[in-house]
Amino acid sequence: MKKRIFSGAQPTGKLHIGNYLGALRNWVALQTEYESFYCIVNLHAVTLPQDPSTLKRKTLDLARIYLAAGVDPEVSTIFIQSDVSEHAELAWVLNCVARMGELERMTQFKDKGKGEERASVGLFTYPVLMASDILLYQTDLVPVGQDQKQHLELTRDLAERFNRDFGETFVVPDPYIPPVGAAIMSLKEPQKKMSKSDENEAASIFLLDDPDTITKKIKKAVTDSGTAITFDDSRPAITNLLTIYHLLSGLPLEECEEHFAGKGYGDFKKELAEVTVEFLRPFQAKVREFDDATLKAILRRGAEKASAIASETLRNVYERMGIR
Ligand code: AQP
Repeated sequence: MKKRIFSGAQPTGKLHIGNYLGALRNWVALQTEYESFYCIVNLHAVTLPQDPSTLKRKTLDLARIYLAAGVDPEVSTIFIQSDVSEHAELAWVLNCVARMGELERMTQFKDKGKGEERASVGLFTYPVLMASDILLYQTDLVPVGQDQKQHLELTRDLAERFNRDFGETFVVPDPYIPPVGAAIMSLKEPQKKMSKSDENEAASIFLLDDPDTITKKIKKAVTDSGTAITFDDSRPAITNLLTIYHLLSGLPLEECEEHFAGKGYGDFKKELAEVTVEFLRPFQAKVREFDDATLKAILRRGAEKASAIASETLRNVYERMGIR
């Protein structure tokens, strides 16, 4: 029997190349080797305020992006989180297993909640809902970017605690964090990750940016002092741009430095912009191919398949806890 993958993205903001290189690309690469579940996590999205009609539209748009990126609905299960009510139900159970102290240590909550009294309780328990998503499918592997590593560790802890207290119930999942591309950084502040919620649009290359915008953003991306175009941790801006070049061009890592030896930042950025535009061109054409009716049918089918597994896991959890 194939091992299982679960992963997801939030239908918020605009997806950027960090989302693609850190997550989506690996979903596609792994989908045939594993039985794969790719979710649109709209319940996570509402941990921060969302406009209802925009959220609805972005939910379908995200399905479009999954498909255009190469997630194959004949191979993988694609579905919307809120269509499978077990996600919220298991999250409640896991909220009773998780400890305040361990959630208080989550850096994403500290970053997004900014210590404000007004931060939602949902934002605080976001990682528990994520654990529920993953554990419902008895997932073996979770392909995510570096920013989700801490949440994955919590998921493992919750699974192990539940298994210890109530008997073997959940598979304890492993993260799959790609060796290169797990943390694509902001074009403006290379010590910060590229992020949908960054107020400065110039900091991210969005998957649906037009060629002109991409070229301008790359041209204006910050660089480091010096002139060398090499991978070097002490020069995070150039290392980030070179990583993007490596992943989008497909040129082997060790050949990238050689390729730009003796060239200036201007030439490098011009080539990076060309590679990015050409990489995104067929992707953007594909995004436009899928009509709403086709998407809805795929998502309905996905939800049915996901529900069958999720309901079995939840029934087992309830039985073990004496709830039913
Ligand atoms: N900069 C990044 N580099 C590599 N991978 C990244 N991911 C996010 N940012 C980067 C990965 O993309 C997947 C989907 O992300 P999400 O929709 O759950 O959003 P997020 O992790 O909260 O990060 P975003 O997209 O930047 O949104 P905001 O600004 O709201 O935080 C995940 O696997 C994530 O690791």
